Amino acid sequence: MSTVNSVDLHYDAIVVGLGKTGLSCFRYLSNQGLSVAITDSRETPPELSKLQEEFESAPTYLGQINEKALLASDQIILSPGISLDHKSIKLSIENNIPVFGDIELFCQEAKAPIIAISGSNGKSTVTTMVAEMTRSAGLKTYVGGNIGTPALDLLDDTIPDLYVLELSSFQLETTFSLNAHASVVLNISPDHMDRYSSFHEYADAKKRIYLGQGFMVVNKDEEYFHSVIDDNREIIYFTLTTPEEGNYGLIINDKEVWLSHGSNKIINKNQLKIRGEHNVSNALAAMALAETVDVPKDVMTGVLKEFVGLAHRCQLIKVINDVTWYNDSKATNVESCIASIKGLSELGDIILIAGGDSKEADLSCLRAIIEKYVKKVFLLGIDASKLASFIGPDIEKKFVKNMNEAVAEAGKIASSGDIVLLSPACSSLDMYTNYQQRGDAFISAVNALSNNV
Ligand code: UMA
Ligand code: ADP
Repeated sequence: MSTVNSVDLHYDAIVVGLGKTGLSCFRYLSNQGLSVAITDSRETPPELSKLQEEFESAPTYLGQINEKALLASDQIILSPGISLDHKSIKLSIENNIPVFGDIELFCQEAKAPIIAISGSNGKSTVTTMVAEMTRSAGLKTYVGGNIGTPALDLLDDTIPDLYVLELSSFQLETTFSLNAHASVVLNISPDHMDRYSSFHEYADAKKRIYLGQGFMVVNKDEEYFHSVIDDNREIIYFTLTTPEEGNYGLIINDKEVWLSHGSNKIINKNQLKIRGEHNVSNALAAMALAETVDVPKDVMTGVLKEFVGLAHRCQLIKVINDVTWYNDSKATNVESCIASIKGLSELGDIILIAGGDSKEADLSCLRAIIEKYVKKVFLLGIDASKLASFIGPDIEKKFVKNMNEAVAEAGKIASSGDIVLLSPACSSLDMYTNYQQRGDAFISAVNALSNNV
């Protein structure tokens, strides 16, 4: 269905997808005086009413992606939620229509240095840590990208000192002009396997963050990324082992673990408020990135001592009768779930609530960690049975219909000292609008439980 009966389908640019990114791209291009249309496969995409409020007569093609308009237009601006392998996009590329994403438009326009952060997990955490460090050091810092605010919305009349961008593999696929001041891929593990034909294809998209000539911040423990290293560029490594001079890592002194820069101890691991080895790695990466814009070490440590983590990431919700409830709804892949189970296992036995849309992931890696640290699993969502098939026979498991039931059942069996952890290892989109809504459902159910005890 099309809301416009246009005979002339030629536009200077056509935006594909009317979510947050699509609306932001439409606004940006229209404000530049271009003729712009927008198309979405859904009849009522999420930002339709906002678009109509702002641009009464925006040419809008809904219900399916309008292939004819794509082929008739000068350029296509693709939202990250739509794959370059979509048949109409493929056909357009074959017909030499250029396809860009919002980050490409942003890179062409941005007038301040960019710190660019990608990785399978920890992106939002590190993005926030870096921004807090640079702001504390007095740099006017704008934050956006995959973390939530579309990058083009950061371009206004004020030019900041720095942009800190979280970039997904989807966004990087359609970005060509990135030349960040400093870039990092924090780590890599399989994710979005419903979108990529192989792990290598996914990892190759992430590698694009290192386009350009800026500082390369590299996780030394991830062999996969050793192949990207360009000796002509400035490289800073971070590692969970002992660092070489000029790099970030861990030094053990009298059984105390110190986050260190070369041989200089910077902050004791016990001074971090966030838990788990994965967060130590995140803190090291954040320091390496902040160093590239000359943030002093005492400013970095000041931020790290106060940083309590973001909502929906191993977030402590409540202690009820000596049972501690954690919301890790943002754990949308296997590796992030493993990281949070490991991180919390030192505090008590874990009762896990997991499941959702696995995005065609191999869930078998969860088996060992669950056997080691988890005493019971409550399973929900579209891939609950698939997940159950990877949990060994010695672990009790139960299917539940919804979050209220999961929380109520977990509350019944939890005993003093236990941890109840929502860490789904799956995306939320089969049951919720996003991971925040899933986390909020967990929090309300826990609050309801505490009101009844
Ligand atoms: N969609 C359709 N038909 C269309 C267009 C989109 O069905 O014609 C669907 C997509 O398949 C997808 C959903 O709509 O499921 C949203 O896609 P979108 O590209 O419109 O998304 P935006 O609202 O623009 O949000 C995007 C990022 N979402 C995705 O990449 C899926 C947001 O990251 C990001 O915050 C925002 O741009 C601003 O930059 C979210 C995300 O889930 C948090 N990211 C993935 C992740 O972190 O794993 C990559
Ligand atoms: P992203 O933005 O990449 O999704 P977040 O910082 O939002 O990452 O964290 C999402 C989840 O991933 C957290 O709840 C935590 O369980 C896990 N996580 C965070 N950092 C790491 C890391 N460095 N390695 C593995 N898992 C991590």
